[in-house]
Amino acid sequence: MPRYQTNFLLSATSADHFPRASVPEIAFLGRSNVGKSSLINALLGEPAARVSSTPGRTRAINFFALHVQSPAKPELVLADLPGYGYAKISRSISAEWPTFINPYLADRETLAACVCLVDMNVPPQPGDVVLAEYLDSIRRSRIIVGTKADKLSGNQRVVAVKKLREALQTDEILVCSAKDGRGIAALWNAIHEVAQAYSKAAAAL
Ligand SMILES: Nc1nc2c(ncn2[C@@H]2O[C@H](COP(=O)(O)OP(=O)(O)O)[C@@H](O)[C@H]2O)c(=O)[nH]1
Ligand SMILES: [Mg+2]
Repeated sequence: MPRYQTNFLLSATSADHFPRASVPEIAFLGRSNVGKSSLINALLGEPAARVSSTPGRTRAINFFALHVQSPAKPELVLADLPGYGYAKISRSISAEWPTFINPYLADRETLAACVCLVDMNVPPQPGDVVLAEYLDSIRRSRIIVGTKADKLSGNQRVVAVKKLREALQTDEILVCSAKDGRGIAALWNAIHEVAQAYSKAAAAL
């Protein structure tokens, strides 16, 4: 996997703040505290995204551009989306979903895939199922990632994967840990695969 340089682009709180759509974009979605920012940092090998000790603080979509040669020529954009389902703020966050997040997911031209994070240490939550089904209904590619695998024993991981497969109706769950690096290379492979497929499809238009 190429080692990218990371460039924080901007933090958007409404659709007119989004950066110009150019290169394939990968969105990271999941409940607050599921480990989105930690996973992005593990992928990048640097603390680009803020890891919060107070769950549910991110209200914006944070965009990161990745480049190999020059910041003017990014290869990929990563988007860290606000978390859903944290009790204290869930009402205000979910109020923002229809006007802000859903249009991003439905309309963003360069969105190549959504990485959906689910915590392997808790049973699959209704919000995770709703999101997975929503993405399916708007025909977005999904990469489902089970996070915090380091907290489970081998047996517990097998059981957790089985439950996630059933709840989310998919055979493909990538088991990852931002802490010990498990699954990070496999996730990069999956991201590159969808980004390439996206570029090919865009070139054919
Ligand atoms: N053990 C373990 N803890 C993690 C992992 N990823 C994130 N965390 C912890 O989970 C909490 C929330 O992480 P964060 O990345 O801010 O989640 P976000 O709200 O989804 O962006 C932090 O305390 C992290 O240190 C992981 O892979 N393993
Ligand atoms: Mg975060």
